[in-house]
Amino acid sequence: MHKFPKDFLWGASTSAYQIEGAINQGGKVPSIMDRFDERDSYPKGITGFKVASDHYNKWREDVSMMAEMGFKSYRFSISWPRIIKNVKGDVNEEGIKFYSDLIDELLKNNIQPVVTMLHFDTPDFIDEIGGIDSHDFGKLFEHYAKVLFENFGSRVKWWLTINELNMFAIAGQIIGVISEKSQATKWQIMHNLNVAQARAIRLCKKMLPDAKIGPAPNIASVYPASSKPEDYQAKLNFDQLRNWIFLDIVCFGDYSNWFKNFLKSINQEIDITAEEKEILKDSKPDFIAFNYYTTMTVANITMEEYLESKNQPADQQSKLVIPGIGKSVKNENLEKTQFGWEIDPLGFKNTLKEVWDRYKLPIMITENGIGARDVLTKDNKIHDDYRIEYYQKHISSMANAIADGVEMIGYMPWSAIDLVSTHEGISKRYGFVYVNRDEDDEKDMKRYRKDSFFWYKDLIKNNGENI
Ligand code: BGP
Repeated sequence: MHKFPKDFLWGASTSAYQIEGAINQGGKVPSIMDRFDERDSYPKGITGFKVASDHYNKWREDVSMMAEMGFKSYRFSISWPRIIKNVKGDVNEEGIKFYSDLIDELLKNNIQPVVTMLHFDTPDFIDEIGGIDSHDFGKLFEHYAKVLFENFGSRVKWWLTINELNMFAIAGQIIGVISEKSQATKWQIMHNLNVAQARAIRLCKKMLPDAKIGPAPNIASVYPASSKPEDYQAKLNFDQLRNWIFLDIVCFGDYSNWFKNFLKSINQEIDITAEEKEILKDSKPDFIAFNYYTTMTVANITMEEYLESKNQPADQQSKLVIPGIGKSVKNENLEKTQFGWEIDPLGFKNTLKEVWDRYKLPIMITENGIGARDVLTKDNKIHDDYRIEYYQKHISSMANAIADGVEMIGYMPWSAIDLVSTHEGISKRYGFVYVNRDEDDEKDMKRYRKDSFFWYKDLIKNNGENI
């Protein structure tokens, strides 16, 4: 029988800009995601984030559905531009009240809030200090963190710093998180985010000694495309550039020699101040959270292939190319979702084991799930058996990782209810709850329970033992 810990945090995830909507309500100031759909790079014919799932106005109903499923935890992000009004750091009390009420409602329903401090939606006012390109970015983030800890610290035990910090660096343009004005290299941006993250961790330890805080990157085991030594080398290098450099810095407090040499070889060394070195050394996380969707398969790449691939669209999971390092290729052994993401449950177990072996810190899964074109039937049902199958296999795999000795805190797949995908609209649905709207028609936003809702409810009731 599979055994999950007694107090295992079963739940699900969302992020503020993808679910809340209400971008001009409640004193919120503009964020980089508000206008993402107006950029040339945003795909045509799909909705942006202005209304999303209207969670800002329907949050009580949404929480009641989470409670009905028996959630033990709910991972959501706080929108920085809802909390802080300007570069001086003035606080928006309406924003504080919104999240304060949400947290109270969750606790009332015995749901532990798991709070992501930043999930892609940086406020526009950061441009006044030079945006993420600037060393001062971390100072603004630390001030915001202080406001969060002061206002919510007595009620929130679980904190996550920056969602998918590695995707800012690797797929930043695709997911819209990097300003068009940005001039810095992706590695400098990564470093500035690392410092911001370290500042938040350090402050959390000081202000909230009983809280737990961790990073939340997107991590995936990497396979070589063949047994050619060159492909294996590409695999090792991708392991570094996609996964380990982002966890090594927060867990070990320094960049590896391999990474420093890599940056030297491409003339993109990071500018690190003496103060930043100290901050990075002094900020160990309590646990590792990560998002897992699928694994990655990579091959060696020639310069000609790199030049040819330059204009290909890529995203968090597919078609990544890193010059001099390798390119991701199709894995012929895996099935794909309707949106082309490979499905690899066994890879989930192996990824968990790799992360555990390398860092020996308890693990929380903060995203995992399948994006699909769900269909609402005439009698208002959603028969998402493919989602149930996806979860069934991934949760079994997680149970096997636990049986192999991996210490786990919780599982919060993506997503609690339907929301707008990073760059593929509302038609790419992930939720246990269907939100009745489509790309160009906001309809009535009514919530409907999918088949997976009932399946997950039963699983939680049995603490995963019936998997
Ligand atoms: C992760 C993000 C989420 C979410 C998820 C699904 O990278 O943290 O915000 O969107 O991927 O991705 P997508 O919406 O592109 O399908």
